Order: sequence, then structure tokens, then C-alpha cells
Amino acid sequence: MRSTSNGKNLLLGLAAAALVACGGGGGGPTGTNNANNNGNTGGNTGGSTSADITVSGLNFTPSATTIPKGTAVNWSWNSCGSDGYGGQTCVDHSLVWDDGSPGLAATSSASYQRTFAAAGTYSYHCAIHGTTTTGMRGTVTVQ
Ligand SMILES: [Cu+2]
Repeated sequence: MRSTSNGKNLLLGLAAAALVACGGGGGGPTGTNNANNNGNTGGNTGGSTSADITVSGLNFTPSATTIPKGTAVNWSWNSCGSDGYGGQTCVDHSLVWDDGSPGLAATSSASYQRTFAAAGTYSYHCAIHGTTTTGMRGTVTVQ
């Protein structure tokens, strides 16, 4: 009776040791992968590096834009619409910087981009429908 009982205990001990060994081996690589995934997720969360403004109607939309330094701002002309008789009518707009920087001559279909490296407030207007203080105009605030 004693010898049989000792034999069972020995087998149970070996089986338990084998289970511990398998569990430890599987857990290592899984833990490493999770750490790498968490690092990638953190790296992708950054600020926007561009902003879009539509030139349509008699407005720059949005008329006021605030961006961090180094951001590229894109203006897209969308100033053609129905003339009410099945045709199309287009309105020309220009982009003139109040500080004299090069802008864009009057057109009804264009895109224009400017990247702002220095902080400040940059004002602009359409020379046809606005002035530096009235009408069709906008500002870009760079922080
Ligand atoms: Cu205009």
C-alpha cells in the first residue's frame, strides 16, 4: 500500500512541474508584443500639421484660423455656382496679404498654400470684395 501511494504522488508532482514550465514560456513573448504596441500608439498621437480654408461666396471660411508654428495652410477656391438657367457663374477672388507678402491674383479656381514658421497674426483680404479693415478678409494666428 505505501509503495503505490508514493508512486501517485511522484506522478502528480511531475505533471505540475510541466504545466508551470509551459505557462512561463508562453507568457514571455506575449508580454513583449504588448509593450511594443503601446509604444506605437503613443507615437501616433500628434497635433495637426495643416489647416484648410475655403474661398467661396464672399467669404474666407473660416475667417479666423489659429495654428501652431510650422503649419501649412491651404486655401481652396470654390467660387462657381449655378446661374439659375442651367449654366454656371463664377466669381473671382484674390488673396492679398496686408503686410505686403506675395499672395494670389484674382481667380475663380485655384489653390494656394503658405507655411508659417514664425509666431504672429497674419491678416489678408480679397482686393475685389474687401479691404484691410472691411468686407472679405481673414486672419491666421500662428502660436
Ligand atoms: Cu473676393
